[in-house]
Amino acid sequence: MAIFSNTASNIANRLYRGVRLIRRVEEELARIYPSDRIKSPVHLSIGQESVAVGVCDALLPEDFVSATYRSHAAYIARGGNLRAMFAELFGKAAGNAGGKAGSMHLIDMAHHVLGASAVVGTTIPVALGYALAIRRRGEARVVVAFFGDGATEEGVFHECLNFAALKRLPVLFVCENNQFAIHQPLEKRWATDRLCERVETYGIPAARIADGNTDTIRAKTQEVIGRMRTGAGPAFMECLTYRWREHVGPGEDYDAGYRDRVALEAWQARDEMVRLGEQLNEAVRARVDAEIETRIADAVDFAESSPFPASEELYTNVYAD
Ligand SMILES: Cc1ncc(C[n+]2csc(CCOP(=O)(O)OP(=O)(O)O)c2C)c(N)n1
Repeated sequence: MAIFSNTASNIANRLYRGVRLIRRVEEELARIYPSDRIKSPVHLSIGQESVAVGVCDALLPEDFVSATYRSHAAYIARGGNLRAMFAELFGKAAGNAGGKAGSMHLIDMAHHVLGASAVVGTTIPVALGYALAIRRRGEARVVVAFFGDGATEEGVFHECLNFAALKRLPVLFVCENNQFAIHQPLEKRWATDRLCERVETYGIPAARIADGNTDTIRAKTQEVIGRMRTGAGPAFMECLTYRWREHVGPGEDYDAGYRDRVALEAWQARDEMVRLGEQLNEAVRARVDAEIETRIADAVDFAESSPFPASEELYTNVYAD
């Protein structure tokens, strides 16, 4: 069931629902993780939800998204199947990839979520390939490629920018700039933080959204995608955000020495889940929260009660079947 429908009248309700669902799913994953029932590493997007929600809310059902190993937010914002996601993380046969791929490789083609990948930067050219196919077929769809600031340091990112600009492909590049590549902060990796200026030299319009505001991200996405559907070519958005938890795993890592809690607290003070929630009346918010808890409990139950894949499955889909 898709959680978003662009025809639903109340945008605030929809955006809150999206951010809240992602937050609560990931908090639940973090809670379950130490029990070892989750069989894959998890890269959580807690704190970063507004980017996926703001962008995906501006899409039509037929549009595509590709994500990275930090894939839960985009997957959920796109309405990806929650039962299949939990089953995949639990290593169960009913998972998106039969329980063999885990959190870093979520896919849901029914909701046009292209597969994610553990290898930094590699889902950008996959998105580009889809955009090329769309262009050749003369369709009005668009593709969104989500990636981190670290991925912009990969050669393939620059090759894709150039190719997309040259061929005027309908791809929206979205950098979720959480300011760290694992433990390395931006200021130790970039001499300037003018990423948008760098991208513009390829002939691609670029916008920076610095405050993580879901409405701003949604409005900007709508604007650039509207142009893209009529052949304007690619666009780039850099959305500043902050990862509240460790790079990989369910915990915090503020004792690791590469950052302190001051920046975290600044981002927490303008938590989008709280801000969006305050726009709803209390009864509506309580109903949304309750629905979300029911959906998560259902997905966890489904994953727990589902069987593991048969051992013969080890040999299937290893190459191509
Ligand atoms: C090609 C490649 N190089 C290195 C790695 C190791 N690695 C895993 S995550 C990561 C950091 C990526 O940071 P970023 O793109 O900013 O994404 P974030 O984790 O912050 O969401 C690195 C270097 C990898 N998986 N793939």
